[in-house]
Amino acid sequence: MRGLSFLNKLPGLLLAVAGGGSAWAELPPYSFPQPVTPIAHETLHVHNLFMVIALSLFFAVLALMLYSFWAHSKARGHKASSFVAPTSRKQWLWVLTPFVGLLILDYGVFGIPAYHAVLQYEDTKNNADLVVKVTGSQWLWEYEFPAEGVRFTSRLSTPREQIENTQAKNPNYLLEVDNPLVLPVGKKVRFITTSNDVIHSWWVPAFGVKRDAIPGFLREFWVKVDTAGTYRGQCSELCGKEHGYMPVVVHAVPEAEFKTWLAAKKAQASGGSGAPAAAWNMEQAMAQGEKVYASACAACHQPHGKGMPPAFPALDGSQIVNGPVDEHIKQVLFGKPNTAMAAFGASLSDADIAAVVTFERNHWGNKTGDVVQAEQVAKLKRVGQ
Ligand code: HEC
Ligand SMILES: [Cu+2]
Repeated sequence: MRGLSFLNKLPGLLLAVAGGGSAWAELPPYSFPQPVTPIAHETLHVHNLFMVIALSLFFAVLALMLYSFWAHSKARGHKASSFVAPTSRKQWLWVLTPFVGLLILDYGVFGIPAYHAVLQYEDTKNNADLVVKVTGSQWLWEYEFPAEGVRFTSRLSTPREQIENTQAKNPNYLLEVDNPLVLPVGKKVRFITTSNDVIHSWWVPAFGVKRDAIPGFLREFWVKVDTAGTYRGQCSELCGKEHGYMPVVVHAVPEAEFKTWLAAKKAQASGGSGAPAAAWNMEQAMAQGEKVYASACAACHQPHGKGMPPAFPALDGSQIVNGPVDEHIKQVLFGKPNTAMAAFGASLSDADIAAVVTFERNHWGNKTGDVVQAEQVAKLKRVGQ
């Protein structure tokens, strides 16, 4: 297999032969993304190997066929034969030889490398350095490092204005998130996926992995990134209205940098993400709340807070938003069963819920003056619905 690895460079090589450029640097833009994991290298290799064989066969058979049309045409005095089944030993040979040839080709030349690749994809058992759990939710990803007790959500960070075409689009439009997943280079990472609601699918093309995240099931795959960089992907299972808005972003960094990042996340986990050391003041809470609102709530309740009645109620002037604080917080923590209003208790930190509730209570026409703190949210969470 290794001996044929030059095939990975084939598209680039052909281009170079045609254009006189450098053959070995990068795959050309129309080709696959540059592979950065063993699985992605293997997949590309298998693809290229099969492609070369299939194309060679195609051209060989086509050439033989064209030659036969020309050499055995009626104009050259040939007469069509009228047999319907092989009648002589020689004719049987003509039938059986390609048949056996195809069997050998399928099971040997294609089957063995494909089998080897599939075994490699499924090899999640041995010597993983790290375990990451990925949970899909409508419409965000949640990452967890169970051994380290680190858990965070990763949401689309492209502003709504760009989606609605009132602002110029970022270069990584719809492929950018607030909290990217960070992985150490050169370490085997075992992933476990599942889902909170419907089937999602975690996909990063440069890693050569795509695995469905299915509610009630745990599924596995593994990744060992060999080159530091930022890799982007998307949910690739149609999962509802904002299916297109749940990208995957992975930063692969040297191990030391990864450890620093993980330690920082761990410290944050005990303090709550984005929360100030002491408590929210109005200004901080409004700023953070506006961000949370834009990424988690504005799709339904709209940036102007007027919602889209009757489907999505207005928050501007809403009785709940201007009523008792606890009821407002509970609505966000636990959602409203059997409506589109989801429970955000698991996907937003207590501090973020406090911030977004503060924002809603003091934005648009709402002027309650309340500043909500993470503790208040945590308390209601403990009491439960
Ligand atoms: C997928 C759409 C959707 C998203 C996203 C969403 N909501 Fe809602 N929200 C609803 C719907 C639908 C209702 C009405 C539920 C009902 O029938 O009582 C609602 C109701 C509410 C209410 C009560 C309003 C009232 O007057 O009845 C509040 C407060 C609220 N949402 C806050 C939020 C916050 C905060 C977020 C973001 C963290 C958010 N919502 C995200 C759909 C959504
Ligand atoms: Cu999805």
